[in-house]
Amino acid sequence: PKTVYLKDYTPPPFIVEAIDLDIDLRDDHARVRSRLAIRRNPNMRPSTGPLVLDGDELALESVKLNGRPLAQDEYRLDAQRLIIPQTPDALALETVVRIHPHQNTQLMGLYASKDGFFTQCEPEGFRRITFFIDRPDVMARYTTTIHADKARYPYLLSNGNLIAQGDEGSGRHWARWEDPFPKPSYLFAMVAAKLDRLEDTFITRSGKRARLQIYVEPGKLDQAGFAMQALKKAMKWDEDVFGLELDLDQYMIVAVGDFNMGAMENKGLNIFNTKYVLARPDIATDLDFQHIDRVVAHEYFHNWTGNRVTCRDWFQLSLKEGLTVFREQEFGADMYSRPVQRICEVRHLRATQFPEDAGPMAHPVRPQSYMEISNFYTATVYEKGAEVVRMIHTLIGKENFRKGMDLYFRRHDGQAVTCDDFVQAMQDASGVDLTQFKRWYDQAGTPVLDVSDHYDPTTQRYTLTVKQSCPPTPGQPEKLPFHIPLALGLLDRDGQDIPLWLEGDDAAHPPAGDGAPGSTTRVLSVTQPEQTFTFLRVPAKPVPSLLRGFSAPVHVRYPYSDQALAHLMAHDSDPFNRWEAGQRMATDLILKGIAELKAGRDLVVPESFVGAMARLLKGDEGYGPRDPAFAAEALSLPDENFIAEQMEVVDPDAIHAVRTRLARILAEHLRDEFSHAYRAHAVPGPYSPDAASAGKRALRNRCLAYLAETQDPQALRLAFVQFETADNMTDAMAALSILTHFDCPEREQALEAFYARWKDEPLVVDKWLRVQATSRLPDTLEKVKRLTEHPAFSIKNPNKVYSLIGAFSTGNHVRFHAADGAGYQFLADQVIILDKLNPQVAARLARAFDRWRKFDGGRQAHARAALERIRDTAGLSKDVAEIVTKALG
Ligand code: BAL
Ligand code: ZN
Repeated sequence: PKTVYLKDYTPPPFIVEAIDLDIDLRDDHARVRSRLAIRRNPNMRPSTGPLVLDGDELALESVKLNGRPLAQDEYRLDAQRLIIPQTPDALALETVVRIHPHQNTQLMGLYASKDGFFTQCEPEGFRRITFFIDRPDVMARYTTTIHADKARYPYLLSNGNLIAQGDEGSGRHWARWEDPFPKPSYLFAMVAAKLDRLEDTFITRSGKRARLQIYVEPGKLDQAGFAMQALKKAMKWDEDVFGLELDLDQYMIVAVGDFNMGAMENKGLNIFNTKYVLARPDIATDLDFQHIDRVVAHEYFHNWTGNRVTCRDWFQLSLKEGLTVFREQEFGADMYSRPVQRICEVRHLRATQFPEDAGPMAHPVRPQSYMEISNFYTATVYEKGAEVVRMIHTLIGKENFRKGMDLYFRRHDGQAVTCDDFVQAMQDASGVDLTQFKRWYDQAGTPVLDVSDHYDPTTQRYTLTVKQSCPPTPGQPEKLPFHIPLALGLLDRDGQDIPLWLEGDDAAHPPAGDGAPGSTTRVLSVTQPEQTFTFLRVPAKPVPSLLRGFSAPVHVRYPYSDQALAHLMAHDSDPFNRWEAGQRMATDLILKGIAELKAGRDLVVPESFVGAMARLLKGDEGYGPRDPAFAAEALSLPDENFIAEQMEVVDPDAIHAVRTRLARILAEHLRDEFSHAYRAHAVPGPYSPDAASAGKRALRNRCLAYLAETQDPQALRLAFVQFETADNMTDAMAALSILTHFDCPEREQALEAFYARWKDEPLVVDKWLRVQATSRLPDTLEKVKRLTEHPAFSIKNPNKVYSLIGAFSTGNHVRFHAADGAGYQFLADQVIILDKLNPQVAARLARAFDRWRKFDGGRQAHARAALERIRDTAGLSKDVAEIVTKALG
């Protein structure tokens, strides 16, 4: 496949000012007529080049220029383009094409699903609907007319406002929509479907009444209420925090079960995966509710960060995604527990983005090249991109950040811009120089901070030496130093924070970000390869609490003793670092245990660790906040994937054995405490997904999971009783997923009962597939293979694929990486089958091979053979080709 480079960007030679689309939906095809008002880009004069329009799988029926049909020798057509060599500077171009939505298994462009027709255009789907200059810096005004059978597709929707509608005989009807805002083609959407509608209103802060509508599959209105509340919360929050108001009279969300991504922010007509809309206590877990809150907010926030100000080109994707994820994170922190949200975000970043940054697909937040842009909707662009925005927030401070956002919109509203434009607004609004900081956008890899310290009791000076480095990544062997905000505190021996006075502090000009002289958390700007920071008036050798709140997406190496970690776990005023200290302890313990195992010795768990866990469970003073949600996180052992990343050569069997052994030892030592906490955190009354109740359930279910680790039949019985009696999906699912790890009679009984009860709820069936795919039992792969034949599974449905094949290959470390290579062979088979149907989803699955070089020779050989087999498959998509060639490269 051809590589596209950022350095080759040039503005479009032509721009489209308006598009009038007419989409006629028929049983076996759709006919799309488009009238484009085009002119040469005035900024590109003199320009004489041809007019080139993108098109993919379009059957061209006719083309007219300024009303005159073009003869065949007046244009050229190839598989991806319509080229018109001779055009005036301003023209009207009319094309008519035929497309086949029912055969569109890629789910890009216009496609058919169970209840009707839906679209997905980001990043390059619009060219699968009509010929267009399909790039985000071409922004046009859209008028869209849809025709369809009235009984089968009663709702005809598109972006903007409904301006006309009517019947047209033979049981058909039509509707015309007009979007007042010029937009890039990736934000186009239309729906023609039979759906149920939930309606509400929101009065914006300037007093405008906005109509809110959520469309769902018929019969599912009782599952749409939570998403509507989420939307209203998000609207209010964006007004309060960023002063941003809805700019439309009508805002629609449509849920569809066949969808590649989570959701899509099309202007005024969001299209969502049902997973992020539908919820009811008996079918959705606490986490599902939380995800709905966040995804609804995310898509709503895009209306400003993405839609009003969009990306100049796809290399700038993080301009909208990193910023919108950051906004979504802040919304989550305000709606739920801020520390627990942060812990979950960092856990996710480390599980997905850190390995990506260390593997063959490593790329900067602003990639410099791609073969297939769909492959770059990554954890780096999204989650690391959000960390980059968060670092700006930390460095310039909250108030300056808000000023920066205001300036960004004042300068760029209605434009397609770059990440540099965003940083410039932040710099100009704050007066903080972000020149060096911008390297975060262009250098890949996770930086490492090696920290050492020295305390001099005679002068009471405490010196920290910070060395930064960044490993090489593909195409970037050497890195320049980053500008890293290192938030830290120092704890005295009682666990109290010490006021921080830095040598060189300038009281008259305190830093713009968090932490003025004398405060107990300071943000150090690490900008050099090696730098020292000296703290004054430190009465005794402190314990440093480094990278508070995870102030930068880096690895910190500091030789903590077990006592120091226990001290931080008990006393750190920064809850994130209290959690982090426990994770460090557990990780060290497991890594040591792996070495012991290889030497034939059993794991030794120090009393300090068991004691710390016991105090967490009891909510002892110092181990607070007495927040069950926090305790649940702190009691969770690091994931197997995470431990793997800490090893030179990954040994999945040893990781699994030692981690499981540690859980069992803890369970046996603390059986009474777990039992007690399980009983003490029962949540009375009717189910509510609020943060406090969800936190109690999380802790309780964590306790249940530990109790099951003892493999005491009574504990498994307890899980089964919870499964049978739960009045909500959170508790039922927690019990079921515990049972699936053990070869006990309750396991099959529960799985059967669950399927029998929920086989008609697709999102619940996804859960059923996922728990089986992530079971630690040795025959899991065989079960997964059988499930691919089960009526519950469909390879055409992305949610099913992610739940079964995706969950097995990314969420079942020990079974996917089996030494005999069977997991790799299975994944290769599935990628090859899926590539013919949906290359985007196939490519996402193939990413599970990314870390293959970290394993032993035997596993590497199996992985290489699997990757080569995919690579050598005839007719491979460029999506999958990019992933496997980079993995093998
Ligand atoms: N723009 C694609 C889906 C999302 O990030 O919101
Ligand atoms: Zn987004």
